[in-house]
Amino acid sequence: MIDYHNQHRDLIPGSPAQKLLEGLGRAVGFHDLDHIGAFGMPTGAYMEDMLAPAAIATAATRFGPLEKVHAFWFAGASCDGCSVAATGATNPTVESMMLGAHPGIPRVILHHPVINMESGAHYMRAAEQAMEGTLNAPYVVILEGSIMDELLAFDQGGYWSAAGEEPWGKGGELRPVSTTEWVARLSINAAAMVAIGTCATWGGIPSAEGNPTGAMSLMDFLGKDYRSVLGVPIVNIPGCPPIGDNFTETIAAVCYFLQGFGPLPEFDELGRPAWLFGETVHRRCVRGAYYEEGQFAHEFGDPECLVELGCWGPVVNCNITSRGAVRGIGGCMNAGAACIGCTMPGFPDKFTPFYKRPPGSLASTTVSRMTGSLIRPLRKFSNNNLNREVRWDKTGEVTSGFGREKSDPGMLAEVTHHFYDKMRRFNDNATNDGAAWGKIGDDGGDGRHPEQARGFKSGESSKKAMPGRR
Ligand code: FSX
Repeated sequence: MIDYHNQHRDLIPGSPAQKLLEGLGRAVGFHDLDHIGAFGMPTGAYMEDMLAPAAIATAATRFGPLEKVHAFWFAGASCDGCSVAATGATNPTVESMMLGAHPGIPRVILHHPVINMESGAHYMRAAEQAMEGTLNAPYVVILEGSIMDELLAFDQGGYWSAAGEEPWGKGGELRPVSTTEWVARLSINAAAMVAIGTCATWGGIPSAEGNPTGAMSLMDFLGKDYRSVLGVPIVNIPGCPPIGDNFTETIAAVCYFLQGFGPLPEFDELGRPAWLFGETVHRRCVRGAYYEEGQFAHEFGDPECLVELGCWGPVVNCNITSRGAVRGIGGCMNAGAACIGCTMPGFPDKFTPFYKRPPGSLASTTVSRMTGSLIRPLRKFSNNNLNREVRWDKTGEVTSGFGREKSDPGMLAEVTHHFYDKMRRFNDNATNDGAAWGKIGDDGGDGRHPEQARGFKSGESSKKAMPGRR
């Protein structure tokens, strides 16, 4: 029998993870699969072996030493929304990564309680091998849901959230092994630890005020100084639920790194992919221009900026407005909902009550109302002009059959646009003073066609010889 008890020595001293394994005691031995036989194997094969004939990654396509990387997915306190989001990812998809379809990325051997075919002890086999150091490839651990204080439940003879059973009971009897315990034990030799969703990244809803389960984030659980065997701190992909593509794209980037095919992707100081969470919701919001023009929704369903209905977008780091929910479609503000800050470490407590205007927005909305009341009519004025053909300006008639009421731009508009255009084109060398950048006068002063004046034969374009605008 192998004793895995000493593994907790490698955890960060004083961290909740280390305390948990101290409290749980010894982990000795695993299942005897010969004794269990084919029970839990409806297809008679492990999913890794089932998919192998269809997998595309080969030595010729993977461009690196790794043929595969195992990914252990565990669920703590969660709604499984992260699983739904990840399996809905489109760029790349989970299934394409499982088949090794991306050049440079090793095949991802996913161990997910919903996706895998095998169950029971056979499902846990790879996790056991990872623990005993006999797995055939490096592994990463992915956690959805928050870490709960399993010592609270253990003392009562129960558990909050578990995956499988192992013979780690006091007399070697089987006992359920909590997600929290698996995460602690597997973190020791993981190539990377990835938290998906706000519950796993920051504690999320399960850790909200009251918090009877002692829920916390993965980084709070493993401790500030935790590093994977490759020296990588915990990677955090927040969102409740997260955007599926944010997750698969980050996993793909980490896989490139593991393969030696790319650098370690850039993460911010909280372990978020910097290229995904560097901007606020508001900066890329489809309603952002309404804010700028001082126009705000009064009720849901209105098209304007949602700040006065309680939207936190201006101060929340998230890319939902530019990326959408699935395949660029949907996502909170795009679909009419206000941002409630679900990607943020302070969520949910610092954002409640939801759908109530934050008092801090009063100053900024008042200013944008004032500037907007000036800018909006001016833009409308220009917009009206730009919605007219030059021909219509000359004829005074718009040939639309849709009953446009005002054909004539009116004297004031005509004069204003005339002077505005003069001002706009002032100092425009391309039309006013070609000599300033090497052109001679438009007609050479003798009435010839401008191109003839420049020495071009008929039919030969000056654009061939002269860069820039004319
Ligand atoms: Fe949490 Fe995941 Fe929120 Fe749910 O499972 S991030 S409750 S939408 O999705 O963990």
